[in-house]
Amino acid sequence: LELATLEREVTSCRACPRLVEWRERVAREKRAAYRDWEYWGRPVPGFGDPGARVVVFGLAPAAHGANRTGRFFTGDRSGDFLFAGLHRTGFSDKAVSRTIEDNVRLSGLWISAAVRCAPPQNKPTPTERDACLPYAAREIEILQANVVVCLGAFAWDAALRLRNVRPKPKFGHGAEARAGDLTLVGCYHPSQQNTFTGVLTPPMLDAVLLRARDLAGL
Ligand code: DU
Ligand code: SF4
Repeated sequence: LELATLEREVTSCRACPRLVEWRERVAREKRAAYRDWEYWGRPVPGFGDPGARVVVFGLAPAAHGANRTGRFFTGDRSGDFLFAGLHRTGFSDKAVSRTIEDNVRLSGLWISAAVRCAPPQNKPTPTERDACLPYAAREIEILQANVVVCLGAFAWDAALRLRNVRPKPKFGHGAEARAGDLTLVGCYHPSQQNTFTGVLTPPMLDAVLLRARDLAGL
């Protein structure tokens, strides 16, 4: 119920003028390959198992991924890479996530991001990050999550801000940090930039996901 309230608030948010303009423009102009799609073009809500203790925390919706489909890591290459790993490690019942109609079920896991609207160049400003973080704070509180897998340095930094951790522990793949009641686990972002170059491999992703499972006592 509280998650449903949060979802309603998130999906109607217009707090960041630059991102509202961008998410809606991308949804109007579309990418040629998706010209028959009705893009979501709105803030993307978190999703998954309401009983989750582990949160996978991304950066922001991809312009033609979550901003098109309405669900994080759904409909783009990053999502293909992530969901394959979630399936191998038992967090997802399906290995691909391409549309919200596929009824992917997560167990023990929730997926969200530091920023909920697609930003130009995948780069939210510090003001936009700070405007959106309270949604993550509430989400984590409602879920009573205690493990946050941070995909990339931006998500890591944002998660540290949730608990005002200073000095800031350094981000790295497999890095762990205490942030109050939360344990943060760093994971390189599954963007093509990392996965095509071998910076992030499937075994590296699985190791972090299994570590998160362990930390959560699953
Ligand atoms: O219809 P529902 O069971 O309330 O699920 C809504 C939504 O949450 C759907 O996208 C599946 C997802 N979900 C999940 O991934 N894992 C769960 O354990 C429960 C729901
Ligand atoms: Fe609202 Fe977050 Fe989107 Fe900004 S990024 S408009 S705070 S949902």
